[in-house]
Amino acid sequence: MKSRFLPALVAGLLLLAACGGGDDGGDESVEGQNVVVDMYDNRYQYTEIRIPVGGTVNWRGAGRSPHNAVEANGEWSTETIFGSLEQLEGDEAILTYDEPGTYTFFCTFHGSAQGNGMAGTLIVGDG
Ligand SMILES: [Cu+2]
Repeated sequence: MKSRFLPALVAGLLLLAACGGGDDGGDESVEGQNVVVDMYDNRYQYTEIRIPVGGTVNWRGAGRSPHNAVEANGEWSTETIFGSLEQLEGDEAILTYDEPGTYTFFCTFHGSAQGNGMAGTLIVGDG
């Protein structure tokens, strides 16, 4: 008899976990002085990143496909640090941000400068 209730319990817990983020489908935010952002297939670990002026972001390849992070207006790019737009698993590009601002970033392979697909927002300082 007990086992009949187990599936319902499990389903309930899964539902609870799924709703835990409280936002629209897995978007995650992070805040810190030195942040690591894994670039999965095909999304960023975090889509909202907050760092202080002078903070760093380690854009790290974490997928089977190549990824990168490029600012929508070309203000910065992982390419300038890594030397290529194709970062594979374990490849790191650590960028330091000295200019306050709110930047849209995207992967040139899987996102767009308009913020669609593999894209996110980086807020430096007060934005
Ligand atoms: Cu990508």
